Amino acid sequence: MKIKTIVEPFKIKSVEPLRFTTRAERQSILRKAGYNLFNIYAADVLIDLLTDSGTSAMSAHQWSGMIEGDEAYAGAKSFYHLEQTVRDLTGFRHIIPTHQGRAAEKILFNIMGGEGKIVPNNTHFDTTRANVEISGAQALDLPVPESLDPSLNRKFKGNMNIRALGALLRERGSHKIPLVMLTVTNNSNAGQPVSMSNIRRTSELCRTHGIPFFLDACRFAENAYFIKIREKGYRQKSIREIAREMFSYADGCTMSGKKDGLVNMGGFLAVNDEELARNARNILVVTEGFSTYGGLAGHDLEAFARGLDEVLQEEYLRYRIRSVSYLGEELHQSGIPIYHPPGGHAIYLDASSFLPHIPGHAYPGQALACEIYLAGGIRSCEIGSVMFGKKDAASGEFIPARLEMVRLAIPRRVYTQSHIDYVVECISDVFKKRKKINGMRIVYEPPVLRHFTARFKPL
Ligand code: P70
Repeated sequence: MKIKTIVEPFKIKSVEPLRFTTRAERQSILRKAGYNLFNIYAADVLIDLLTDSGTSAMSAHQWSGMIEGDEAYAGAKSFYHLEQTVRDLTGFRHIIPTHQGRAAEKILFNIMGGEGKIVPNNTHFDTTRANVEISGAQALDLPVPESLDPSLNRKFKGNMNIRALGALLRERGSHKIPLVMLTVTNNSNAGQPVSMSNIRRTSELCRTHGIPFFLDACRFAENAYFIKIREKGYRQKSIREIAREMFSYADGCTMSGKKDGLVNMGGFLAVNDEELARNARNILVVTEGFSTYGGLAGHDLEAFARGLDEVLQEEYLRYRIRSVSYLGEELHQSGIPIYHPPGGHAIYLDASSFLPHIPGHAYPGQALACEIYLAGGIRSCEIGSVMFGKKDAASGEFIPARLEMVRLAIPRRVYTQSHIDYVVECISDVFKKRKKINGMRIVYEPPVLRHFTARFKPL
């Protein structure tokens, strides 16, 4: 018998009540928040799909680790547990704990970035881009062309454009390009996976040109699972073996434990190079903390070490990837345009097709995200021109993002199938009334990462 029902590989021991609001209440909440969902009290949200970052439910084993965590300032047992876990997983020599992913990015680009340099990536996520740019370097995205078509069903739409990377490395060389990064899975490109052969080829190109190669490894386990089920030759391998092979091609990685670390806070920078590690630790002690805790408490280090082990369980990953694609399939069956195929951690609504009457400069994704909140208290996140749109420095002309999307990010082990069915019902209702939805304009924006604090008004 082939069972279709997705059985969560856990049961619930501790619950957190949700608060219901009325549409009228949500209308006033939105207005006060300047139509920015980051400005809303979490208590006013019923289903929170803003992010899968730091929102996981920890296991009983991780919670027991919170009690056992060693809070020593230097040399805590929990640090060595994390260090050994990361070494076993990645094979990298030096493990530098940080409070989250962007702290690892800040340290790395502080050392390796700088004026006149170019950092290529399959696609930078927002904080990675910001940290590259703050160092003075240029953050260059080199996604594969098929990633730009939301309707195309392909196995590895997160891949790096190898041809474009090869041309760039030949032209600019190691004196202009301090490192190449590959984000697995590719968050700005709808959470699409990167194939093992793409990782290997990116690595070979970098080696040929003597350029260090780094993974942005936030969602390495979800990526490894996709390799297992989609790439030839990996069916019989364990997730740990696949992950280990992915890391073996790189010289280091940045990691946000808030994703595949299954923790609410934590990150690290891992490198093989001795001198880079020494420089990183020198910055770490000034900005994050001593080298055996980074910005973390002992209990965070312990829960993180245990989370990195749990995330490799195949039945957990099967449930994870299946339950995300369930949401995608249900939406698709209701005629709602989504980015295909479903990503590892989220479903991305195709806001341009959902709201074809709203142009990029009127932020269709933002308008859609607000409407979904209004419909059912569901919080999502715009990943489109609010996050990645720009103004041309010379002409002031609006340059839209490559894709206008709304991300429904699924926290790990938090929601059940009925929560997801409710999301489908609400979004279907919004879809029926889509022609009445208007665009947005920005009334306030900060100089960097504007999506976090910008304010809007409906047009
Ligand atoms: C997300 C969060 C974080 C992230 C990432 C990749 C591929 C590095 C980081 C930084 C950020 C976010 C976005 C919108 C709403 C809330 C939060 N991604 N690389 O949800 O890691 O957050 O630990 O500093 O995706 O995708 P960190």
